[in-house]
Formats: sequence, C-alpha cells, structure tokens
Amino acid sequence: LVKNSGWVELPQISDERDGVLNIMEVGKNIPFDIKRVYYINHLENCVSERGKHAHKALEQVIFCINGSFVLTLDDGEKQQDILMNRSNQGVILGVNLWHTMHDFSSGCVLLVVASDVYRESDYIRDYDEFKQYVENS
Ligand code: T46
Repeated sequence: LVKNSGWVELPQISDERDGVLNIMEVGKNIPFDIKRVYYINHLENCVSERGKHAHKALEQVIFCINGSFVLTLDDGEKQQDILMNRSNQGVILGVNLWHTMHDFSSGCVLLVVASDVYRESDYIRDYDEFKQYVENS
C-alpha cells in the first residue's frame, strides 16, 4: 500500500447460527481511540465519486461492509486502486493521503471509524494544495 496506509483485518466469528460477527476493537485492530463513526449508504445507481480530499491530522479506517467499491489512494508520489469487497478488511487512511471512493456497487455500504470529531479545517480539498502540503511536510 501507499504511504500512511495499511490493512486492518477484523476477526470474524461464525457458529451454527446464521450471521457472521465482525469485531473492531481499539488497540487490537483499530490503531487509535475512536471518537467518531459514520457510514455512507444509499449508493444505488451511483455514478459519482466521493472523497477527493486528504486529512492533516485525522486518522481513519474505512470498511466496505456490504457490496463493493474502489478506493483510490494517492500519497503524493504513488497512486493505488484497491477493490474493497471484503467486509472484514479495512484500509487505514492516515494523514496526507488523498483518497477517492468510486464505482460503488448497488447496496454498497461504507463504514468509517475516525480518531477525532468532524473539523472542516482538517480537510485539504484542493489537489494542488495537497501536493504542496505533502512536499512541505
Ligand atoms: C472521508 C471519507 C472517507 C459532517 O458535518 N460531519 C461528518 O462527520 C462528516 C464525515 C461530514 N460532514 C459534512 C461535511 C460536508 O459538508 O458532510 C458533508 C459531506 O462530507 P464529505 O463531502 O467530506 O463526504 P465524503 O463522503 O466525500 O467524505 C467522507 C468524510 O467526510 C471524509 O473525512 O475521509 O468520507
């Protein structure tokens, strides 16, 4: 994976009953204290791209808990496309990482855990500004 990223694998527990239990636990598979959780749903027939920004201090782990989408990461030097289609595999979105989510399947649901509350001042939403920021940090 590109810089400031990484994989997270959640343990899954299944037994004779229907259903699979997937577990996120701070310190075990989530590498920061979680202050916020959000999810994105209703992506049916969706042709738009989401994301297209980087964070200065916020750390997050992004999951696709249903369906699939493509996550494009850009650390300022390298770019990588990741097909997100396993509900227990998350990707760490560290700082200074331009990320775009696209090609959502119908029924796709994204779940994100974040190290801090929402602050618009933590976002870099302009790509040229992002490149400049990465070069200077
Ligand atoms: C990210 C990716 C993976 C809030 O007011 N509170 C919140 O907690 C969030 C996440 C968003 N907002 C507001 C900010 C915007 O006015 O909701 C609006 C839409 O947010 P945004 O365009 O940033 O949404 P996405 O899907 O492009 O990005 C989101 C997160 O914002 C972002 O941090 O890393 O998911």
